[in-house]
Amino acid sequence: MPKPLTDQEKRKQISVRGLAGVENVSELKTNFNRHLHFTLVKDRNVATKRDYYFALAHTVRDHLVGRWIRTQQHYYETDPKRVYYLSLEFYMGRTLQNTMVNLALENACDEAIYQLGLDMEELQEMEEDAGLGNGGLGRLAACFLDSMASLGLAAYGYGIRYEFGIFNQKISEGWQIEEADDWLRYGNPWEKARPEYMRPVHFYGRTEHTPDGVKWVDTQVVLALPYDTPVPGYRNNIVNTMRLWSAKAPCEFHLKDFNVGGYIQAVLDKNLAENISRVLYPNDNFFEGKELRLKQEYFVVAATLQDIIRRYKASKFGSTEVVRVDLTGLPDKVAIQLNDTHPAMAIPELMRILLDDEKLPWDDAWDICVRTCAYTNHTVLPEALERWPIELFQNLLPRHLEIIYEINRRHMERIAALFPGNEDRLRRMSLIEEGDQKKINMAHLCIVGSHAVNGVARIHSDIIKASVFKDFYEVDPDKFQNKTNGITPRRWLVMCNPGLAEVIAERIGEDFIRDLDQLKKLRKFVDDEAFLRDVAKIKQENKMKFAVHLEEHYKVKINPNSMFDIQVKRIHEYKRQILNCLHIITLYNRIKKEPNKVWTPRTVMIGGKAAPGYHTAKMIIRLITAIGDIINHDPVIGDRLKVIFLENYRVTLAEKAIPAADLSEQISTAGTEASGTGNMKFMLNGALTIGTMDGANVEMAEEAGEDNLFIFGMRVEDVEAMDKKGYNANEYYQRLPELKQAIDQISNGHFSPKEPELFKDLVSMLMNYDRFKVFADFEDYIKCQDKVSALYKNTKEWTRKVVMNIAGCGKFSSDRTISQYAREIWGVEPTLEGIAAPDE
Ligand code: D6G
Repeated sequence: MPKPLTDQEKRKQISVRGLAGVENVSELKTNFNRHLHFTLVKDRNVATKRDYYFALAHTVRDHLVGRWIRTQQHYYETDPKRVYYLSLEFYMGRTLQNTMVNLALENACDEAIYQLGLDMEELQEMEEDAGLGNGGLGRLAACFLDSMASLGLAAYGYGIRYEFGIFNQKISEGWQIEEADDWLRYGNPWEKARPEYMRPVHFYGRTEHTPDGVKWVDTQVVLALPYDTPVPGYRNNIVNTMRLWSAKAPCEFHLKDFNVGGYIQAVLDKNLAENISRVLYPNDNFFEGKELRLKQEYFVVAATLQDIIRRYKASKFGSTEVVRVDLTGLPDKVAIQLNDTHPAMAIPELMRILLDDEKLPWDDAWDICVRTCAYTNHTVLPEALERWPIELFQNLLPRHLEIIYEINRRHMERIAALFPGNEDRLRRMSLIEEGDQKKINMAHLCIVGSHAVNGVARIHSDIIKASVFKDFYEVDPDKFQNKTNGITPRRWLVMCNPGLAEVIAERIGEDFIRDLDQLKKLRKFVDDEAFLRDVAKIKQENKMKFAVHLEEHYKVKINPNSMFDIQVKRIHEYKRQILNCLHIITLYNRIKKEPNKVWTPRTVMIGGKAAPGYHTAKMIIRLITAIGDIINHDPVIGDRLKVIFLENYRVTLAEKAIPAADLSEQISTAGTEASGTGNMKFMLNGALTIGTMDGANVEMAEEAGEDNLFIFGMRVEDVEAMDKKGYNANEYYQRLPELKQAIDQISNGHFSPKEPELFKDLVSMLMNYDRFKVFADFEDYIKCQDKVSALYKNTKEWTRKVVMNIAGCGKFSSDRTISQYAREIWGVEPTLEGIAAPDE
């Protein structure tokens, strides 16, 4: 068999078709050597692989600098409406290759590195992931930054520069172990500290109501130090900014409280203030309610709003000269998008500035606030909704609590006038929840304080209107919108799957990279044998490459001719990794029963992190590893079924796994997964989806044709009907012998012979209080998986469906999503034009 092309060889082919420039090779080499010498202070005798990575990173970064300064200057000169994307998470992954792709430098850098006798892929592996996110919500923010820059929007991402991102997951004896993600240890070549833009953020203290207005006094101050990261658009010379704040204690921190040993203690106490930006909370779809998290949320908002207002008032680039004296025109020049309720404090903070600093009357301030802010809801799971106890607020942010009370008073007055005597509705719609502990409902605050509220897939936006926020929808129907999520085709196709990008470009040119709708032109190749062969061949190469990676890193041997059946996402009951496990066990039992039958071989891979405090999720990981231990060592099974837990799933592992997948598992209980974006990444990379009618799966089926996905299970209506009737797990357990056998094996220790009771609680949950109704979808899931196995034997028919899926992907570009946010929420116009290249 011929050796598969390396990515470097593939990109060289692509460059023939103009996907990457070839100029500058000798200049790149010179600059690389210059950085090795002057920046890293090394020569080739002593340089490490990491030094080489840093030398290359700096060489590439140099190409960003002129474009970055130019772009920001251009914004000051043309004064467009600015878009601010506020998010507690930006799950960026690596930056080097993405920068080379967007700047068309990849081919030239490959050549330069090759001529220097180094290995590009090895250098790339030295880069740490910027893991400042948990999952979909944070990665969406990262895809949006790429699209906003590629569409020429004057946009900024604002967040926190966590010193520790999402933990690294190790598997030890089948269990998840967390390790701290010390991603900044060797330095970050992509960021630029901007101490000149440092801002104070206040906490605690008390309010004074004076004739001169309200004063928030006796506060404790923490400084917010910004770090800027460039965000290049795709080949348009635009470079936007992601500004992340780091907490710094002021020099005089606690020095006033001098007592015995006070000075040393005060310096040591600086850590306390700086803890604000220490670590990302590792919860996905779960609200923990810790004070430090509330501090993080206010910290990013308070620093960001000061920056927004400073920029709004300033006139010329690099000058502090004020052109606008008041904030009345703010909504015409500023759009603030809240990524979930995490930055919800932007609403009372903007009100505080307008009322207390700018001295505007309430109605004017409120009008400015509502017209500036918009809110994206990301989930309907009740345990994920932020509801902060009043006492926390009273203590930490007393002025904001007063403002929230006043927002609520006026809001209640309006509702009472609309629905006289309807006490129950007032209670349901209040921003303040009564009870043992009074709480602020942050989603309600966001809905009331924004001019637009959106869900992230059509089905999710419909659910919001019909259930969780129904009362609000009835009073303000025009506020509610849908913005189906998307992914950037730069990272999730061109960068991670250059082979597929190439065979597509051969047929339809390369415009699809900035206009993904053009993929629909591939429909006419659905019967083109040569194209089908090319697509299948690339998939096979990707699978072989991933198999080699797994063998190198995890010492596991897998059959590259088996179907790669992959479920990668956070571990969560609602995502139903357990349903996948039950299918694996069913296959295992069938092969054991009829070992001489011909079976479609499968390698099932499951990966994802469990929140450290989420016990059931950790048990699910243990179940997967236990099943793998038994199945993978059973000689009767052989290489017809393998179960692999993909350790430490993160952006970089997604980029390797997804291009190698044949089958994508998207099997949440209908009505629980707001959108999903992993589902779109698999679709774009030529995997077929087995999934429920949930989240964006619904729209994927619409775009590709329902026959081209494997859809199974209850619809939202069925789940609702079952909730009314009552779900009885035992009924399915008794009726379905394969389900009974699998559950019995889990509970009698078949997969945990040393600890037969290990999964007792998990089984008890499934039988007695499973909120996500795993058993109810078992039968249909297994039948659907049988169809998957049957079709997989017919490579041509399988690949035809793959092509129909890729051709139907256009809608799922984050460029489409961002264009809709731009026009329908922010009031700005996207453009593919870009600006002139700077002289370099
Ligand atoms: C980025 C790029 C740099 C610019 C700086 C401040 O670091 O060229 O001067 O942002 O921009 P504003 O915050 O004033 O927009």
